[in-house]
Amino acid sequence: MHSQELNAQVMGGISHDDHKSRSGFLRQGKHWVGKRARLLYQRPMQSVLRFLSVLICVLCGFNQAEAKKPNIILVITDDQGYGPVGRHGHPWIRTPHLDKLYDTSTRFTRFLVSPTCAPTRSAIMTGRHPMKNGVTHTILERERMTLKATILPQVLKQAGYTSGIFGKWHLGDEEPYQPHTRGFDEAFIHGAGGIGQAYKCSCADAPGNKYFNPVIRHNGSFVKTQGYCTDLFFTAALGWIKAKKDGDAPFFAYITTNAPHGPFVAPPKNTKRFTDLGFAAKPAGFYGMIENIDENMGRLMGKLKEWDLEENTILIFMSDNGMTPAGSRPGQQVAKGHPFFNAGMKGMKGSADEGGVRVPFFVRWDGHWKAGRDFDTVSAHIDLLPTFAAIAGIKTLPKNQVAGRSFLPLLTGEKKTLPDDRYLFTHKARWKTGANPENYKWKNFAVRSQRWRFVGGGTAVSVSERQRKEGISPKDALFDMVKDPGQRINIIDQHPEVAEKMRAAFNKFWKEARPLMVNESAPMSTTRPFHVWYAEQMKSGGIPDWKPSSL
Ligand SMILES: [Ca+2]
Repeated sequence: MHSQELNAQVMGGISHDDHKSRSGFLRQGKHWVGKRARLLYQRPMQSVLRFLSVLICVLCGFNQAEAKKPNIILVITDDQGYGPVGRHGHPWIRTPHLDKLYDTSTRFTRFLVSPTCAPTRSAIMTGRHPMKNGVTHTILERERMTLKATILPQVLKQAGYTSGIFGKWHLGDEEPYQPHTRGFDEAFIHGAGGIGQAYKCSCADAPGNKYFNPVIRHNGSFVKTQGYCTDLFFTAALGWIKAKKDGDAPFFAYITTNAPHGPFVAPPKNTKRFTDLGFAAKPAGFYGMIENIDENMGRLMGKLKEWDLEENTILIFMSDNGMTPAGSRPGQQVAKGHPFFNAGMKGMKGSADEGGVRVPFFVRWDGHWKAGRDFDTVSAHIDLLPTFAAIAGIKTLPKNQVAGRSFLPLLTGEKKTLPDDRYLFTHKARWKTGANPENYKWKNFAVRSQRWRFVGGGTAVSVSERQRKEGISPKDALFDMVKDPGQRINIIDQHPEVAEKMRAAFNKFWKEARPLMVNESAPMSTTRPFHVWYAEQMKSGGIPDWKPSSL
């Protein structure tokens, strides 16, 4: 039996092929057990027990030898959001490879993350809300993910996984926070939240870095690369995958492009078609970066096929927050004859509205999970850790940490939906350093259930005098996301009890989260570690050239 088929059985996979091989296995097993049982019928109990123990050992040995877990590749893009994907109805972007992945994947059509970068990344790593990781900003020491958390590569290690990150980390640039000290066996990353960034604190990339030929921190020391950032991150990931693909350990490859985050710089071959069409530099760069990502997705999928990895590798594509405006505005044309498109949603990056937090989520495991399905079950970044753990057969999750739930039963077909019994909380945070978070509690937050979105602050919706007397903030709003996905009609008057329940749930969440916001009073670093390490390395031998593996 193929090892992946056995995995699928262990995990309750029910694809057609699995059914065939499982019934074949059982047929053989029954026949064998039946024959042995007849021979054993009149023997003493001792022999029966011995036989059973041998049978158990044989089956266990078989399991151990064959049950290599599936590899997992998670590709996450930066600030792309939901709209700019061909299959999502975008009128003019060209994403043929993402479209192919879409066609061959299960899609989660209501997959929600946080409104900005570091918060989402911390939720993926821990399975809980960013605020509970101490992440309340993207800079100023408040992007640092608490060292008390047990994170995804450490969890996967329990099942023997080796893990690699390629691109943007953005959860702390000081050494104890770096991915190679937190469970990643391979780390090929830039610093801060983007290539070349530097803030008045620890959050900074290598000095002078640009999107072309950046200096990259590779397992704790710098290397000089040649090429465009996104191409480099995919090349590094592919080289690592090639080296790991035939090993005993399953791999987790976390490909985290800094594109299409600003500054909006794409290779000229990708911007040309847009500038020729009359696009300004910013949108030409942004959409060019996305089409470049698409080319790299094509390269990745091509290699998975070439290396015969499709049937033992799960491939996921998503983005880290809502789409960035990139020099254009909803309701206006991006360029003549090229309308702005973000799937009719309200809000963009940084907003607690649906458009700020909804992203593409395509997941594929060839030969195991059905392709071409859509699930509208509201799912989120906090669900990835428990889902990956379930895929890996890991039963014990980090204690008092994980708030998400596994959606593996949807993927295997075991369930058609998951219970509508939880709220997801969004808070933009990003208050000023040293401010009292309590003063920002009721601003720029939202609560989501399967049907409703309750949005506090940040919206321009005013309320009635009656509501004001009831203490409802002038800006609170409630939307029926099934009937009104674009959040056009505030129906808080019709359903005050729904809004109050969600408000109370948020209040409870905040009380739990507040003591865990561990970076609020942290002193700001007076040095930028990436700059310090860079200077040290320049003094002691310099920055060697990085040599990509031949693929
Ligand atoms: Ca982002």
